[in-house]
Amino acid sequence: MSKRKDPTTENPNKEFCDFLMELANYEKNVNRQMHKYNAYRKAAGVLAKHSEKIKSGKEAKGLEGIGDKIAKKIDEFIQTGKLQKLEKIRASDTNVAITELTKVTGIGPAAAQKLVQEGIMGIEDLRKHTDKLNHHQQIGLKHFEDFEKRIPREEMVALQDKAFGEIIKLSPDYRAKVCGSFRRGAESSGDIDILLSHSSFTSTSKKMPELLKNVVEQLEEIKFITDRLSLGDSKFMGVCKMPDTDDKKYAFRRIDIRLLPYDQYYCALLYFTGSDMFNKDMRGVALEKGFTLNEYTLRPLGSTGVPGEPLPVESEEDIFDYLDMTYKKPSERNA
Ligand code: 8GT
Ligand code: MN
Ligand code: MN
Repeated sequence: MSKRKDPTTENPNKEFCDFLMELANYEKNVNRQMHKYNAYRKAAGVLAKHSEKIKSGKEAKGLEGIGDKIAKKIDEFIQTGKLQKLEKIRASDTNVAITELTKVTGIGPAAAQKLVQEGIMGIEDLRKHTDKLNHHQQIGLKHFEDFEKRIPREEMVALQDKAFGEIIKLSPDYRAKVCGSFRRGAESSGDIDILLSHSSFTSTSKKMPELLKNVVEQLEEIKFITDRLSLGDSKFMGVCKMPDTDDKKYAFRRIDIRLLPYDQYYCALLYFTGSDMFNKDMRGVALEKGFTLNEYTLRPLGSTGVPGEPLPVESEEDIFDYLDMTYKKPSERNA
């Protein structure tokens, strides 16, 4: 995952969204209050989709996910151009340090807090104390500047073509798809998310971790993958770069690869395309309608709440149909 979102789409409520996201990240990284984080994020998402500029807290309160507290903050921002709460947050060195450290991949809120307690007050300090970091975090720090940059769509296409060319050489029975923000049509992405499956691997066969490992090793062989952050049976996180070029426009990029059984391809595709807010909302709808949806399957819930057998799914549309939802194209899933 990347820690920055696509800022491209024009949004008349951008200033509100920005302060709500800053509050959200503060709740997640400093207070570790995930409920508050989700509430602020949800409100920002709702305002981002609202096509008219909001003129008062009262008006905002009519929208889903916006209650008294956020309405008051909107009024304060409209009247004064800032928020007391945010000014205080920004004035604390500890808060600033924690926020900065969590931008390094592999450093979560807990690790950031521990580092700050040990006197590490930012990235500069961290570079002098790399002994405190695990392998993932060290790679995150090494490529900190590159990972903060977004990947232009044109480069995403080049990376995709390079990787897929190698994967197909290994076996034409692989199926690979770039998901995440790229599949949602974003002009730039935070990382490259590849969904991988192989016709020989289904949910009833044994695990086949070598299908993932072989791809990773082949991409390392051609110097496309440059570092590993983690490699499990079904999930790889690492670093890639366009090989055989000195062109400065190509930086080190974060890459995620997920291997899933062939017959679970469409649930995986839906999940890995996101956005994660969209997925969260859709799982909520599923529960309301008596289903449980995850990255593997869609299953009906019995009267006792026990999931039944997975429903047959031949496309993403099928999943929307079961849930009585209007189909949304990937580009409409930016919630
Ligand atoms: P981006 O351009 O910032 O990378 O935006 P993105 O492509 O939408 O975000 P992402 O963080 O790369 O996540 C892409 C999808 O991967 C999400 O929709 C989510 O369902 C799935 N996903 C995982 N693992 C994780 C994880 O550890 N964190 C997050 N945030 N998403 C994950 O499979
Ligand atoms: Mn990702
Ligand atoms: Mn992504």
